[in-house]
Amino acid sequence: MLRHRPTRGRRTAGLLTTALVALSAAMTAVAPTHTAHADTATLGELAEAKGRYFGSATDNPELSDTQYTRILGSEFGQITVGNTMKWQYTEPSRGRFDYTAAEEVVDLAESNGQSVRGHTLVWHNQLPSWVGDVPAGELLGVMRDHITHEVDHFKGRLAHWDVVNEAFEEDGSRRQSVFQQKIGDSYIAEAFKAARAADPDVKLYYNDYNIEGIGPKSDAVYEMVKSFKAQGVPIDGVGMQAHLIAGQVPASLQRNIQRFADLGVDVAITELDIRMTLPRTAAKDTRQAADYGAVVEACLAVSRCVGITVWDYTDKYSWVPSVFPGEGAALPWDEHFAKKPAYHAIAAALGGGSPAPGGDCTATYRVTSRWQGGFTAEITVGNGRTAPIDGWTVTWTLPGGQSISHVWNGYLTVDGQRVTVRNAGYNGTLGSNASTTFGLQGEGTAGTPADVTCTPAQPFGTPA
Ligand code: 9MR
Repeated sequence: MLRHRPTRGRRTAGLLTTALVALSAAMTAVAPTHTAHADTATLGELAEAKGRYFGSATDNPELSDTQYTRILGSEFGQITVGNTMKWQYTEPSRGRFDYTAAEEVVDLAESNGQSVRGHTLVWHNQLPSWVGDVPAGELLGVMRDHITHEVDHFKGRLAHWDVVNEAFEEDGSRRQSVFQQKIGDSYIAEAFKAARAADPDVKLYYNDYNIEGIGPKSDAVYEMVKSFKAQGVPIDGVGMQAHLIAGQVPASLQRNIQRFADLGVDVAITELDIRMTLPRTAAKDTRQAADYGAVVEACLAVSRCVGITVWDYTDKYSWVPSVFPGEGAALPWDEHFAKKPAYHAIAAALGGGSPAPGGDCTATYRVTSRWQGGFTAEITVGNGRTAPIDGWTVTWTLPGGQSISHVWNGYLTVDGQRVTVRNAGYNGTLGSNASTTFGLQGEGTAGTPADVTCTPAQPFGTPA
């Protein structure tokens, strides 16, 4: 059973005991501040209200995880097929096409009413080895056949296609892929023409990483798009992947999006994640949250920036740690499906409730120990804005079967499954980028709640 009683900070146990009854009464009288839409609207809905989409990539192995698919199906308006539309899966041997795995993802997205980005038709990676053995004189035909077959197969079911992926080096030169070497510079334009011939309606994109800021690589893509537009090569958009590092969002992001838009193409943020050096800390979460907010704001500032896709949404299934050892925690949900400060920053940037006056409060829930029938958790409360916070309220919904037996460094009330913890007298004031923690002991199975939310509030004892 849940215990409907406030508990107390360890450090002030004796002092606070006598105040518990009065506290309980005061807390029911002071309603917590709500950030109206952020609590209720999904990222997909918030983006849609701005005329954009907010989506997630996904991959087939994850689809058996029901906790995962529940959020995937409800929070996002768009899905990118993370792996199984790549050549290795769809044409594993010459002329033998297999869309079984890709269709599993498309079917799921359709059943959830989500639009789908196809990813990707022509890429040097995840390319079956037989393609490398095709004689130079035949490769253009092989590439066209592959594009024609796959685009035709999914005709009418996809909103966007990443036609060519990652064709440039950092210095702006062409990557020496098998297509570049055997077909030459023209292969990209030929790929777009073949895709358009197969489906006149799907939006055709060039997609790459490290083209978010202005520099030699994005300059090269810019020149290519410009020449395509001049020559009538059918390109509709540029995908900026945005595999970013916390603290390093390019200052020129918005200007760069704008200059592509000014060429007459759409822009999408196609593979957003913002990694940090592990372990996570409240300060790094705060930095990352601000970065996510900045990316969303940059996109919203340009009318032709049509949407944003995160490269999966939970750290449980991020590609980052396996490729960048010691780095990770790059996504808006943690590995236990708890929303991170980044989530709230995205929601706020999409117009989902404004941060309350006095600051933007973040809460990160971490299970610190577990045993048969019980657990402890530590919740870090941070202030991500420049103005100080004068008191905070953290709320969440208790996962089924859990109850809370004790909270320290905060005041607990429980109403049904709804948990509210307010600051103690000594830890409510948080300066810019400061953080504090409170802890709890719980009964039941340790599981991280999915909706831990912090709102700045008046300090306890201040008239509402
Ligand atoms: O997320 C994908 C991962 O599962 C694959 O192992 C990897 C193979 O290179 O590709 C990942 O997705 C990439 C995407 O297709 C293109 N941009 C970079 C992405 C992350 O590597």
